[in-house]
This record gives sequence, structure tokens and C-alpha cells, in this order.
Amino acid sequence: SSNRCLIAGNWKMNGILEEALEFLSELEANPAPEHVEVALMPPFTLLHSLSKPLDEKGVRLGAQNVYYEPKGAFTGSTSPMMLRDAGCHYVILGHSERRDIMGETNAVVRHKMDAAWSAGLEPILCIGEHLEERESGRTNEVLKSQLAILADVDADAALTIAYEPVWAIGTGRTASPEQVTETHAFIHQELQRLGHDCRVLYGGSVNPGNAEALMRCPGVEGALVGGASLKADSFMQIVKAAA
Ligand code: G2H
Repeated sequence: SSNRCLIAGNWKMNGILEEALEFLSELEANPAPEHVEVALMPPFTLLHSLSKPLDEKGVRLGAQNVYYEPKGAFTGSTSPMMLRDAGCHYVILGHSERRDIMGETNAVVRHKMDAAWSAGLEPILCIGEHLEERESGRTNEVLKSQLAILADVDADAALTIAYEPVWAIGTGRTASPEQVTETHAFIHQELQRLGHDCRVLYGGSVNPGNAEALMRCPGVEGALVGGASLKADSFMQIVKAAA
């Protein structure tokens, strides 16, 4: 269903002000089709400066992480209210880079989701299996345990899921349409069992060349785009492929 479709750009640890301004000026030439929602997750340092110009272009703002405490002596951390104050609608949580590099557990991710909801943010919860998990037939088991943190969450909580197979992230290797269709069907089934009807995005080396085939897969309602979101031109090509 196209009005549920979201294309979100995750800049990860990339982007200084000069590059962000160039991105904005290139957006002028590439307006988004009306029935696709577009969002951008730049680093924290760019949130305040991008909030107004992105809003004027109908692009929603998001952050890539948040801390679960509301304020206080937590050097280096950012609270959910700070993100709201900077104009964020979304916050990415549970990205595999944070799980694998920063050691975030499902319990920490759930704690952050609760904090995000209390500040009015919409989490984009990332889930996904590692290569050895897929190869040993444990994909569904891993996804099920990552989704289990939603067990006692209100059915109407604002939430988007992003399925990102870890072996397809930044590797240039994408899941095949068959793998994506099969895995998204499992995720939707699991969400339904848990009482949630939320949007499920695909992420992992999405680019202008493969976006159309991926976005056509049943159960795929948008994309979380990393590398290809750094340039407005390729990002907007992906947005158009989803239209
Ligand atoms: C997956 C994705 C965005 P990339 O992490 O979250 O990144 O498109 O570079 O694989």
C-alpha cells in the first residue's frame, strides 16, 4: 500500500554541514512524488540545521540513536526530548552496527524504544540475521527473538520495522527478491501474532539499480538506505523507484 511507503536515508557517521547544504540544493531539482514518504537521518550535529529546510521540502527528520535517560550526568549522550527539540520525528534503534560494534542488546533497544515513545518519537526498529545464522537456517529464530521485545507494547504505538540482513549491509550484496519476500512474510506474520500492524522496510545495499525490484516484493513497504542516501541524486532515484 503506497501511502505506507517510506524511503529513509541513514547517513551513519557521514556528513558535514557543507555536504548537507549541497544535498539540500540538489533536492530542489528532485522533488519527491506525493505518495511516498521521505525521511533523512543525518548525524546529530546536523539535526538542528537540517530540520527547517527539510521540513519545507516535505522530508521528515530522524536520528540514528538515542539514550534512554531523560537528562543528567550521561556525558556524550542525547535524550529523546533533545531529538524532538531538534525537529526529529523518527529515531533508528537496534541497527546492527550498534548491536555488533557498541554491544546493544534487545533489552537496551526496548528501553530506548520506551523512552522514544514517551517523547513522541517514532522508532524505526532494525532487525536482521548474520550470514552464519542464515546459512544455518536460524534466520526466523533470530528475527523472532529480536521482535519479542514488542510482546507487551501497545498495538497503536507508532512504530516502523526495518529488516536488514547483516550480510547485505554496505557489502553491495543484496538479498534476492525471493529471500526478501519470504522473510518479510515471516516478519509480518510474527508482528501480527504480537498484535502489531506496522510498516516493514527493507535495508541493505539498496541502490538505484535494485530498488525497483526490491520495492515490488510483497510485504516491502519502503527502504532504509545507507550509502546510496549520501547523494541526493541516487537517493531520489530510489524514492522514485518506490512511487
Ligand atoms: C543498512 C543500510 C542503511 P547500506 O545499514 O541502514 O546501509 O544501504 O549502506 O547497506
